Amino acid sequence: MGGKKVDKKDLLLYAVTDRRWTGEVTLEEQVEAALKGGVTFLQLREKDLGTEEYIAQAKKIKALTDKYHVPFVIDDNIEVALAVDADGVHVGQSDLPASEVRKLIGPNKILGVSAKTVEQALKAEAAGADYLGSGAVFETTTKPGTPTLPHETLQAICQAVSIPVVAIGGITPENLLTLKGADVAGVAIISAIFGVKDIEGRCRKLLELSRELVQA
Ligand code: TZP
Ligand code: MG
Repeated sequence: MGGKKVDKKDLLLYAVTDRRWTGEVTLEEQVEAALKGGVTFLQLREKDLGTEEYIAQAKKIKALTDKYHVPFVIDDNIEVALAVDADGVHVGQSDLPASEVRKLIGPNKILGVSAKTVEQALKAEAAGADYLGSGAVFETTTKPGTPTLPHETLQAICQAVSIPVVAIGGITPENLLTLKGADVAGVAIISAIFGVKDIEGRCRKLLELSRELVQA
Protein backbone atom coordinates (compact mmCIF):
# COMPACT_ATOMS: atom_id res chain seq x y z
CA MET A 1 0.00 0.00 0.00
CA GLY A 2 2.99 2.33 -0.39
CA GLY A 3 4.12 4.88 2.20
CA LYS A 4 0.71 5.99 3.35
CA LYS A 5 -1.59 3.43 4.90
CA VAL A 6 -4.35 4.37 2.47
CA ASP A 7 -3.61 5.49 -1.07
CA LYS A 8 -6.37 7.64 -2.50
CA LYS A 9 -6.75 5.24 -5.41
CA ASP A 10 -7.45 2.37 -3.00
CA LEU A 11 -10.73 4.12 -2.19
CA LEU A 12 -12.10 4.35 -5.74
CA LEU A 13 -14.52 1.47 -5.25
CA TYR A 14 -15.06 0.58 -1.61
CA ALA A 15 -17.36 -2.42 -1.10
CA VAL A 16 -19.16 -2.96 2.20
CA THR A 17 -20.52 -6.47 2.74
CA ASP A 18 -24.05 -7.47 3.61
CA ARG A 19 -25.24 -11.08 3.92
CA ARG A 20 -28.84 -10.13 3.05
CA TRP A 21 -28.51 -11.51 -0.46
CA THR A 22 -26.65 -14.74 0.34
CA GLY A 23 -28.33 -18.12 0.23
CA GLU A 24 -27.96 -19.43 -3.28
CA VAL A 25 -24.49 -17.93 -3.20
CA THR A 26 -22.15 -17.55 -0.25
CA LEU A 27 -20.72 -14.25 0.94
CA GLU A 28 -17.27 -15.53 -0.06
CA GLU A 29 -18.47 -16.15 -3.62
CA GLN A 30 -20.00 -12.69 -3.72
CA VAL A 31 -16.87 -11.06 -2.36
CA GLU A 32 -14.66 -12.90 -4.84
CA ALA A 33 -16.88 -11.72 -7.70
CA ALA A 34 -16.58 -8.14 -6.41
CA LEU A 35 -12.80 -8.46 -6.20
CA LYS A 36 -12.65 -9.88 -9.72
CA GLY A 37 -14.72 -6.91 -10.87
CA GLY A 38 -12.14 -4.50 -9.48
CA VAL A 39 -13.24 -3.49 -6.00
CA THR A 40 -10.32 -1.56 -4.49
CA PHE A 41 -11.19 -1.76 -0.77
CA LEU A 42 -13.34 -4.10 1.28
CA GLN A 43 -15.13 -3.69 4.59
CA LEU A 44 -16.67 -6.66 6.36
CA ARG A 45 -19.82 -5.39 8.06
CA GLU A 46 -21.61 -7.81 10.36
CA LYS A 47 -24.23 -6.54 12.75
CA ASP A 48 -25.57 -9.76 14.23
CA LEU A 49 -22.64 -12.12 14.69
CA GLY A 50 -20.96 -12.92 17.98
CA THR A 51 -17.20 -12.35 18.18
CA GLU A 52 -16.25 -15.97 17.42
CA GLU A 53 -18.49 -16.14 14.36
CA TYR A 54 -17.35 -12.67 13.25
CA ILE A 55 -13.72 -13.84 13.47
CA ALA A 56 -14.46 -17.02 11.50
CA GLN A 57 -16.18 -15.01 8.77
CA ALA A 58 -13.40 -12.40 8.75
CA LYS A 59 -10.72 -15.09 8.24
CA LYS A 60 -12.50 -16.38 5.14
CA ILE A 61 -12.89 -12.90 3.67
CA LYS A 62 -9.30 -11.92 4.49
CA ALA A 63 -8.01 -14.93 2.52
CA LEU A 64 -9.75 -13.40 -0.51
CA THR A 65 -8.67 -9.78 -0.01
CA ASP A 66 -5.10 -11.03 0.50
CA LYS A 67 -5.32 -12.96 -2.78
CA TYR A 68 -6.43 -9.82 -4.65
CA HIS A 69 -4.14 -7.44 -2.68
CA VAL A 70 -7.04 -5.27 -1.57
CA PRO A 71 -7.12 -3.50 1.83
CA PHE A 72 -9.49 -5.15 4.30
CA VAL A 73 -11.15 -3.48 7.26
CA ILE A 74 -13.64 -4.65 9.86
CA ASP A 75 -16.70 -2.65 10.77
CA ASP A 76 -16.88 -1.66 14.37
CA ASN A 77 -14.98 -4.52 16.04
CA ILE A 78 -11.38 -4.04 17.09
CA GLU A 79 -11.11 -7.46 18.65
CA VAL A 80 -12.00 -9.10 15.35
CA ALA A 81 -9.70 -6.80 13.36
CA LEU A 82 -6.75 -7.63 15.59
CA ALA A 83 -7.57 -11.35 15.79
CA VAL A 84 -7.45 -11.78 12.01
CA ASP A 85 -4.76 -9.13 11.46
CA ALA A 86 -7.02 -7.12 9.19
CA ASP A 87 -5.59 -3.94 7.68
CA GLY A 88 -7.80 -1.88 9.94
CA VAL A 89 -11.19 -0.97 11.36
CA HIS A 90 -14.04 1.37 10.48
CA VAL A 91 -16.05 3.06 13.21
CA GLY A 92 -19.14 5.23 13.27
CA GLN A 93 -20.00 8.14 15.53
CA SER A 94 -21.85 5.92 18.01
CA ASP A 95 -19.01 3.39 18.31
CA LEU A 96 -15.88 3.72 20.45
CA PRO A 97 -14.35 7.20 19.90
CA ALA A 98 -11.76 7.32 17.11
CA SER A 99 -9.00 8.47 19.47
CA GLU A 100 -9.58 5.40 21.67
CA VAL A 101 -9.65 3.12 18.66
CA ARG A 102 -6.37 4.57 17.42
CA LYS A 103 -4.75 3.82 20.79
CA LEU A 104 -6.03 0.24 20.73
CA ILE A 105 -5.02 -0.60 17.16
CA GLY A 106 -1.68 1.24 17.18
CA PRO A 107 -0.22 3.51 14.51
CA ASN A 108 0.08 1.02 11.69
CA LYS A 109 -3.48 -0.09 11.13
CA ILE A 110 -5.99 1.75 8.97
CA LEU A 111 -8.63 3.71 10.87
CA GLY A 112 -11.75 4.73 8.97
CA VAL A 113 -14.37 6.96 10.60
CA SER A 114 -17.89 7.93 9.53
CA ALA A 115 -18.43 11.70 9.54
CA LYS A 116 -21.61 13.60 8.68
CA THR A 117 -20.45 17.11 9.62
CA VAL A 118 -17.31 19.21 9.19
CA GLU A 119 -16.88 19.17 12.96
CA GLN A 120 -16.98 15.36 13.10
CA ALA A 121 -14.60 15.19 10.15
CA LEU A 122 -12.00 17.48 11.72
CA LYS A 123 -12.27 15.65 15.03
CA ALA A 124 -11.79 12.28 13.34
CA GLU A 125 -8.78 13.55 11.40
CA ALA A 126 -7.21 14.90 14.60
CA ALA A 127 -7.86 11.54 16.30
CA GLY A 128 -5.81 9.77 13.66
CA ALA A 129 -8.33 8.67 11.05
CA ASP A 130 -6.78 7.64 7.73
CA TYR A 131 -9.95 8.20 5.73
CA LEU A 132 -13.56 9.26 6.25
CA GLY A 133 -16.85 7.80 5.08
CA SER A 134 -19.53 10.45 4.60
CA GLY A 135 -23.21 10.00 3.87
CA ALA A 136 -25.83 9.00 3.25
CA VAL A 137 -25.31 10.97 0.04
CA PHE A 138 -28.55 9.54 -1.42
CA GLU A 139 -31.58 7.90 0.12
CA THR A 140 -30.74 4.41 1.32
CA THR A 141 -32.86 1.54 2.51
CA THR A 142 -29.82 -0.38 3.75
CA LYS A 143 -29.44 1.72 6.88
CA PRO A 144 -32.96 2.91 7.67
CA GLY A 145 -33.32 6.29 9.31
CA THR A 146 -30.05 7.63 7.91
CA PRO A 147 -30.60 11.28 6.96
CA THR A 148 -29.41 12.40 3.54
CA LEU A 149 -26.34 14.61 3.55
CA PRO A 150 -26.62 17.70 1.34
CA HIS A 151 -24.08 17.87 -1.48
CA GLU A 152 -22.71 21.12 0.02
CA THR A 153 -21.97 19.36 3.31
CA LEU A 154 -20.11 16.58 1.51
CA GLN A 155 -18.16 19.23 -0.37
CA ALA A 156 -17.38 21.12 2.85
CA ILE A 157 -16.16 17.94 4.56
CA CYS A 158 -13.85 17.12 1.63
CA GLN A 159 -12.46 20.65 1.71
CA ALA A 160 -11.98 20.72 5.49
CA VAL A 161 -9.76 17.66 5.83
CA SER A 162 -6.58 16.50 4.14
CA ILE A 163 -7.39 12.80 4.47
CA PRO A 164 -9.43 11.16 1.69
CA VAL A 165 -13.22 10.96 1.90
CA VAL A 166 -15.48 8.28 0.43
CA ALA A 167 -19.15 8.97 -0.18
CA ILE A 168 -21.65 6.35 1.02
CA GLY A 169 -25.37 5.75 0.91
CA GLY A 170 -27.69 4.89 -1.95
CA ILE A 171 -25.00 5.11 -4.63
CA THR A 172 -25.85 3.38 -7.91
CA PRO A 173 -24.41 3.47 -11.46
CA GLU A 174 -27.22 5.92 -12.31
CA ASN A 175 -26.46 8.56 -9.66
CA LEU A 176 -22.72 8.10 -9.05
CA LEU A 177 -21.57 10.85 -11.40
CA THR A 178 -23.88 13.39 -9.76
CA LEU A 179 -21.36 13.40 -6.90
CA LYS A 180 -19.07 15.39 -9.20
CA GLY A 181 -17.63 18.51 -7.66
CA ALA A 182 -17.41 17.21 -4.10
CA ASP A 183 -13.79 16.02 -4.37
CA VAL A 184 -14.38 12.54 -2.97
CA ALA A 185 -11.70 9.85 -3.35
CA GLY A 186 -14.28 7.23 -4.22
CA VAL A 187 -17.58 5.59 -3.43
CA ALA A 188 -18.61 3.08 -0.75
CA ILE A 189 -21.45 0.79 -1.75
CA ILE A 190 -23.52 -2.05 -0.31
CA SER A 191 -26.74 -2.85 -2.19
CA ALA A 192 -25.71 -1.74 -5.68
CA ILE A 193 -22.92 -4.35 -5.40
CA PHE A 194 -24.13 -7.20 -3.21
CA GLY A 195 -27.80 -6.92 -4.14
CA VAL A 196 -27.26 -7.67 -7.84
CA LYS A 197 -26.78 -10.95 -9.68
CA ASP A 198 -23.78 -10.03 -11.83
CA ILE A 199 -21.58 -8.58 -9.10
CA GLU A 200 -18.41 -8.79 -11.17
CA GLY A 201 -19.90 -6.91 -14.13
CA ARG A 202 -21.52 -4.35 -11.83
CA CYS A 203 -18.20 -3.66 -10.09
CA ARG A 204 -16.42 -3.23 -13.43
CA LYS A 205 -19.01 -0.60 -14.38
CA LEU A 206 -18.86 1.13 -10.98
CA LEU A 207 -15.06 1.28 -11.07
CA GLU A 208 -15.13 2.87 -14.51
CA LEU A 209 -17.65 5.46 -13.28
CA SER A 210 -15.71 6.13 -10.09
CA ARG A 211 -12.54 6.76 -12.10
CA GLU A 212 -14.47 9.24 -14.18
CA LEU A 213 -15.88 10.87 -11.02
CA VAL A 214 -12.54 11.23 -9.32
CA GLN A 215 -10.75 12.56 -12.41
CA ALA A 216 -13.42 15.21 -12.85
N1 TZP B 1 -23.73 4.32 6.29
C1 TZP B 1 -24.33 5.37 5.77
S1 TZP B 1 -25.37 4.94 4.53
C2 TZP B 1 -25.00 3.30 4.71
C3 TZP B 1 -24.08 3.15 5.71
C4 TZP B 1 -23.52 1.88 6.17
C5 TZP B 1 -25.63 2.23 3.88
C6 TZP B 1 -25.07 2.14 2.50
O1 TZP B 1 -25.67 1.10 1.79
P1 TZP B 1 -26.21 1.24 0.31
O2 TZP B 1 -26.94 -0.05 0.07
O3 TZP B 1 -25.01 1.38 -0.59
O4 TZP B 1 -27.13 2.42 0.28
MG1 MG C 1 -20.67 1.35 13.42
